[in-house]
Amino acid sequence: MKKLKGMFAVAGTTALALSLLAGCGASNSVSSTSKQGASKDHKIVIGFSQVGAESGWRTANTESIKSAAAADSNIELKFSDAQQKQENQIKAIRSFIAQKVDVIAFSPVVQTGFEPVLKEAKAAGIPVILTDRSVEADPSLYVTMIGSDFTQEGKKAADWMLNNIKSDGTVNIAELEGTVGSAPAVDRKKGFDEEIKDHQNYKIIKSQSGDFTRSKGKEVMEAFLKSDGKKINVVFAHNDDMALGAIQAIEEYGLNPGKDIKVISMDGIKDAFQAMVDGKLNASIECNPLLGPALMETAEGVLAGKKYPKWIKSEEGVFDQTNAAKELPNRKY
Ligand code: GZL
Repeated sequence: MKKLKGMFAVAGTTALALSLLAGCGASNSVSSTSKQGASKDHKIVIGFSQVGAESGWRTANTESIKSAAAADSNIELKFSDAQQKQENQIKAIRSFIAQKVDVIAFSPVVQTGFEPVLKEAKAAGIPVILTDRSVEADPSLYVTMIGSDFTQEGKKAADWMLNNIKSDGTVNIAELEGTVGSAPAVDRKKGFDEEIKDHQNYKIIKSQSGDFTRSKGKEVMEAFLKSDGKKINVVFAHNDDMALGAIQAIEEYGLNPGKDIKVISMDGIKDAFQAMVDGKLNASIECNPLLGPALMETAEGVLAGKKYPKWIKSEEGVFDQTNAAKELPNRKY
């Protein structure tokens, strides 16, 4: 049995050191009817419900989970793609319960509406692990959440802007928000807004969801440019895919992205690094998707009766045009 400590995965130079957060809420032991651990004739069966395939980050996250399961002979993975629909996630979780899987894991597409099905999983004695995104639900209904601090990511984006885009006049910001109601969209916005509130000359003049996709990000940015193209100084995108769509829209509008309009985004996918090298993207706040190894180790630990804090947090970096070229060859996603 592998030990749950130390590094779980390394992405480029940014170690995904899933440091167990001390003292973050009561640990949550596995329910009284603990599921069976792995043995020579019983693999651990994990049912995983994925948000969808909306972005480069999500593709990398799915790949990490599937390859980590494939590399672990103790584990059988049942994988479901919800195509960004909550009802599909709820259906998948109910199916996993009916199949009596040993562990259920999922990345909740939105924060609310999962409590009833989580209660069904608990009643069935199946432990639940959240990856990537959190839910608004009784914390006793899940063991832990393995993922990033989105509020911190929003703060990092604002800090980069405040330190690198200075003006005596007003700095007008157009914001491309993630999926409405999702933890990353809610918390990245919260962190960014909180950080700029004492800087009156930085103003968000447009804010709309691009649903984390490249196509929708381009579409929303086209509308922003049509109404306020001459006023926008900065684009703050909640993920790289929407930023890359916005960059295309800015070029088609006849301006130079990264120069005439600065662009700040999040995730740190390879295409974003290339855009920074090309001078079209100014910064990307890393949000590491390589959660597969940590999920597999946590699932095995849960079934072995280990206790966990409510949040196993990823550690991540900030990248811009000063370090993108050096880091690009190291990127694993
Ligand atoms: C963040 C993740 C977000 C990414 C997007 O952990 O939930 O969802 O930022 C993805 O690229 O669509």
